[in-house]
Amino acid sequence: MNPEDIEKQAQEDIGKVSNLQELQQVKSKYLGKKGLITLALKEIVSLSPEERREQGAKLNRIKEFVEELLKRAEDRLRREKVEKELSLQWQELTVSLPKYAGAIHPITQTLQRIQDIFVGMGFSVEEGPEVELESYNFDFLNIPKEHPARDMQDTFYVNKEGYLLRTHTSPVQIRVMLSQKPPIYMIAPGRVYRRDDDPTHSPVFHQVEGLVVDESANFKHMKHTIEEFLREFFEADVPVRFRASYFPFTEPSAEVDIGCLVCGGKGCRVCKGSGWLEVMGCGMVHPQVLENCGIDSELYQGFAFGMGVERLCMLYFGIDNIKLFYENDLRFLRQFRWS
Ligand code: 2NL
Repeated sequence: MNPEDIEKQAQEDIGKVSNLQELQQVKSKYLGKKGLITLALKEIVSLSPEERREQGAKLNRIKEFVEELLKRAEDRLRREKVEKELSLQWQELTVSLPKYAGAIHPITQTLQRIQDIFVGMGFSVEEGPEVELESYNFDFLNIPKEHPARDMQDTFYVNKEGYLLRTHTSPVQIRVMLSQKPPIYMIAPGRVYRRDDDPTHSPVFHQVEGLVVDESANFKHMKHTIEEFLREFFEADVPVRFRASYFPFTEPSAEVDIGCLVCGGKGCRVCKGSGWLEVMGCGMVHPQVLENCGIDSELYQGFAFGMGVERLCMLYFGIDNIKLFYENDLRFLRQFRWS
């Protein structure tokens, strides 16, 4: 066969190929060990030097051309194969689409909103372990050895002397004061554990505590910080009042109430007729607590506050039963999809 006929025939054969197997056959017909082009190239040794050069150049050009055609055909066939496979899988994918979109858990949404507000005021967010040293959870905070909170009835102790499941997030603040120099402006969100289980208490719940330690931090700064936080959180100009209270780790201490969101202060079932709802506790950090953490209480003052996330979440969304947060009933959770 002369080179021109080989070229024409190859072009025709490649054009007719409809799958990769056929392509392989056409490839060996022309370029294999006994392929038409391979044999033609071998035969040129019998020609005169001049004819050999001419015929050789022609055959090599045809060889390159055929290789290029084969490569293009292979690319096209591979692409068609993948597209065909994908078009078959497509229907199966749509069949398994979920019927309902998920929602972020209301407690997580509340934690995120609280953090956003304090980050906006310049506070950092700090975390610590849930299995804590008993000393960080109680001793450093001025909580006496015989305090009822330390009782086995109230606290989960673990099988290792000196360790427990933290009962509040205060040990995170202790860790920060022990490892960082003032000024400190921080919050500690997280899971905490207490041994009660009744309609208003869960053995696992969430807290956010805040701590400021600075040269001139005072009660007025604390009051303003908390008032601004509560108005941002409840998205309303709610009345706020501070009531004298007691905590071993703060002096003076206060509990913080807001005007009842349900009755507007008139008195109802939710506020038990008082017109006020307790939402958090706070106080000036006890000088002994600062000293326990190596901070000079003559140079620095601090204020701290703590809030229960479940309680704030229930008040914000109007939820009346704390158990709903842990039952994972989709009819409840679906209501918290946000747009
Ligand atoms: C509440 C009351 C409060 C604190 C937490 C605190 C932490 C350190 C030092 C001093 Cl390291 N105080 N935390 C202070 C006052 C109140 O929480 O009712 N929480 C739900």
